[in-house]
Amino acid sequence: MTGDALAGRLRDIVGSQHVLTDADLKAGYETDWTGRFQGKARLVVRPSRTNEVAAVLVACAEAGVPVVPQGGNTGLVGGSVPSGGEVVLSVRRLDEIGEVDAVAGQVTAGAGVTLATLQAHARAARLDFGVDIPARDSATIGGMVATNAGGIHVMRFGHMRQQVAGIEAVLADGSIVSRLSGLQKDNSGYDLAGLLAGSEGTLAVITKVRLRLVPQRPHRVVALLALGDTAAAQDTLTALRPGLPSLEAAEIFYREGVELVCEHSGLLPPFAEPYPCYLLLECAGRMDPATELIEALETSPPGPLSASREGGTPRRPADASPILDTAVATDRPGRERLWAYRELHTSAINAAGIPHKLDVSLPPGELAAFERDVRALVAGAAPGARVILFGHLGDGNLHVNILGVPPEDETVDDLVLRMVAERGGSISAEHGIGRAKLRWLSLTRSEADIAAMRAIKQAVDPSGILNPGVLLNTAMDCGR
Ligand code: 2HG
Ligand code: ZN
Repeated sequence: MTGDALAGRLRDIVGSQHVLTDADLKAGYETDWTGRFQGKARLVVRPSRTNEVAAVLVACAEAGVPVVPQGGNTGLVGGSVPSGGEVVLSVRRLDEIGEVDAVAGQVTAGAGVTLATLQAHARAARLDFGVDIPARDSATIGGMVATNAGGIHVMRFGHMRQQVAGIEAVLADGSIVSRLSGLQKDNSGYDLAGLLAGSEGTLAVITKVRLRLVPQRPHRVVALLALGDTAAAQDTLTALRPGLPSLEAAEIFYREGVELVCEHSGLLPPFAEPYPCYLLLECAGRMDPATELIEALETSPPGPLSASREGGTPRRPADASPILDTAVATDRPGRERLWAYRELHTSAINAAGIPHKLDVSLPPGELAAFERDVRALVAGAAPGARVILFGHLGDGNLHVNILGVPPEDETVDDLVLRMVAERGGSISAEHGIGRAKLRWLSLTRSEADIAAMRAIKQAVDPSGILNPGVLLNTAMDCGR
């Protein structure tokens, strides 16, 4: 089938206005958020129903044309943009959302529903959704399940896979697998929903998801703590956690990130003087958690001395609090202001250049030393590069962003990911492997793991038309 014949067939399926071949119209689907990954799509097709997705996949399979499924295109590892010549299948028009099932505490959402829409829908029914990410206005549910997105509330509610009670998806041959009843107990075979969560569009196109909802927590308090270093932040969190059942976010960032955010957004700095490290805590509940948080901050034991871990001289008296300054907000504008220092990191970094993004997790005991050593490692390998670190301290997840290194030069990526693997971490905490980390998969997944993954891929997509070059690449993912 020629390119034009495929376009014609797809027009018959979805309507001609939903097959984009014009360069200007395709452009928004061809570059990822960072600007680092891009490629020309043969065309973009935008089905609005599951049976259209199935017909599109059959047509592409018959034409032998690979398909890149795409949601809100907020991914950060090049997993939802073409590398050249693929059909981009945008699920954004699959945006139906069902009534909230208050008895089950669940809702069925189309893959193209944005997280913000889902949150508003759940809140109107006095429930909420357990996962939240800064890209909530654009990120779609299908993409979030496909990448098993994590975000800022994982420490309380888990990541996307844990919110999924059922799934509908189209396999490469156009067959539809559908389990959307949301049964709480269903031990009747392989958990396809769990498998598709985190499969990055390589096994199926997710079309609908049955999602678990969580109780609404209308009362919130946010505290921004200034600290001397990562170890002090960890000690503080460890000391506070047992007394704070309402804690749902513990985010870490550093002086250079706050300075970049302020420069980019015009925000004033959070405190009169800058500090090396910041820990943002959010507590939420049905009752106001402000007293609980403030009491915990005043009375929690200081915890182990950070310096003692490294065998150095303690930098504070054993009974002194490591907290150097505190800002607390209970009203919405105040909370949003404190969150802005954290949430604006990604856009401030993007505004400063094309970053190398390494989303990694470490065992808790390794995190503080890693934060220090990774800065030294990058400084040695790429003098002049800027390292901006931030992330989800409660999950041991750091986002290592490096500016000032050409996009195609992967020397620092290699060094950093090897350091992560040596210290028992994961080369992808929550963003996935995509194209960005394909060549390093075997650093933290065994040969047997990769062989099993490849066997699954081969079984459900034998001609390899779904997102080739993402997550698994038979030529490159082993033997490093
Ligand atoms: C976040 O936590 C996202 O804000 C994006 O995971 C991280 O931009 C990044 O590196
Ligand atoms: Zn994150």
